[in-house]
Amino acid sequence: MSTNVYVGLGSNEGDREGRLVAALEALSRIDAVAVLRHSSLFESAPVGPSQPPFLNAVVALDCGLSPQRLLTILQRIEHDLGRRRDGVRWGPRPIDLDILLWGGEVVADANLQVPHLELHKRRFALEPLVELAPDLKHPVLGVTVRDLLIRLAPQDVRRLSATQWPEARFLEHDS
Ligand code: A4P
Ligand code: MG
Repeated sequence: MSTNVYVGLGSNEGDREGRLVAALEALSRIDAVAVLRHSSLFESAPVGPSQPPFLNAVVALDCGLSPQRLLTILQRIEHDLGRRRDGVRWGPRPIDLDILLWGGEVVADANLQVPHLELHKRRFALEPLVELAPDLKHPVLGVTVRDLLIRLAPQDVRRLSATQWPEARFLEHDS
């Protein structure tokens, strides 16, 4: 059985766009996972502690793995792309991969919560997600991601013209 999974990508250290492209390629190489679509690239002011601006994007996956298995693989990709956990929560990072939504399911494990607990507060995650799938319903809050975005206070998030990131593909399928 496979599930539509949405993964948020973020980078605010080093070659940000290059890291996002490398992460997209790594995601497309995972067995039992297909990258269905990806959003445009967005630049955003940091949410939380003061740090350099982020590049963010979201990808839609068709995923035949369990949530825990995908998390392990995402953490390995983060490590391979230079991420080191130094104990600073929300510190600058070359790459961050977060599972935002797992179909209509709720995951409440000690090390994994889906929907991502901050999703509904974050324009940098919702803007690209709404590009991909505006009618997706947040399984806990019961409203679409488009409505979550409309309710959100303004935050500094803007679409960026990419140099390496492939042109967004979000109109081919509608799921
Ligand atoms: N974890 C729990 N749920 C999930 C999930 N749904 N997806 C656990 C991925 N991981 C999940 O994450 C800490 C732990 O979260 C993991 O061990 C995993 O078991 P981490 O990536 O090691 O640390 P972190 O990213 O520093 O902490 P956290 O709380 O995940 O931060 P976020 O939510 O990733 O936020 N501002 C802008 N503009 N753009 C950004 O991308 N990102 C952050 C980081 C802050 N501000 C930002 C951005
Ligand atoms: Mg994270």
